[in-house]
Amino acid sequence: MSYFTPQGGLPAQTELLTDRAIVTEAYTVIPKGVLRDIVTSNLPGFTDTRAWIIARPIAGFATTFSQLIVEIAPGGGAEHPEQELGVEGVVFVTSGELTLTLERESERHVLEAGGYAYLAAGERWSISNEGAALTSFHWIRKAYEPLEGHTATSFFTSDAEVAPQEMPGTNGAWATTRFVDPDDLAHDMHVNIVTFQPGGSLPFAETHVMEHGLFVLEGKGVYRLNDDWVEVEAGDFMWLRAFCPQACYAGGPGLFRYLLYKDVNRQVR
Ligand code: UGY
Ligand code: MN
Repeated sequence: MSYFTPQGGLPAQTELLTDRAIVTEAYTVIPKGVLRDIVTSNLPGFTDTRAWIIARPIAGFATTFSQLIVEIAPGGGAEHPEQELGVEGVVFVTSGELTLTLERESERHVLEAGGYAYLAAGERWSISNEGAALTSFHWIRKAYEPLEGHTATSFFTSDAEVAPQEMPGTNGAWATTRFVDPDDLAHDMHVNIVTFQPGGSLPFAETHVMEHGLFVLEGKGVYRLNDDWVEVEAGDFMWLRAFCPQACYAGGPGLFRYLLYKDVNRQVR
């Protein structure tokens, strides 16, 4: 599997400004071309690290999550990356090697490209790059909504360890890699990987209360977002507000894959 990782830098002065960024009331598209040096943030508590913050709760948009692409140089990291006790997170590594340690355990978890960690709210964990190259990963954060009688626990897995499940009636053209059991009410967010074979489609305009963050890991496709059809490719990020109609076709010649955030399993207040 390959996973798009931003390379930073700046476009040459001779290049045309051909970017495809879109911001509407129903959705935002942040194309890979804007993942440049000049739009990075430093993160408090981290060393030798920079981040692209591609989604965060914004007043009026009522968003439920934040999503960061984080890049850590060798030797860098953070003792307490998550400073908010009530916030859960998912880490998905796209390149390099990332070491993650839970404070209550001695075991160190070394994640490589495709590695996945769920960090429960209240868990104390640290992160470091002990490899020789830059490491890059997505960090998706949500204020956890507890549910009596259910406990979400931290876990580590990877894309390679979880078999994609075919969507019913699609003959495998559309499949979802589910990292948590959809019936497990302890979880109030899903971060899954959706895979389309060339020509596969999401064949109706889904409209649902859940928000999405949708980062294209591999391939290309055309996505229906509200009233628009938008071409997207590896490295592009789509941020869909609640009820934004959505459908897609995978363009080929290879797989079209994306990391999908979705808030689930709670009544809306
Ligand atoms: O589960 C979902 O909401 C998913 N089918 N949506 C999407 O891929 N845009
Ligand atoms: Mn959806």
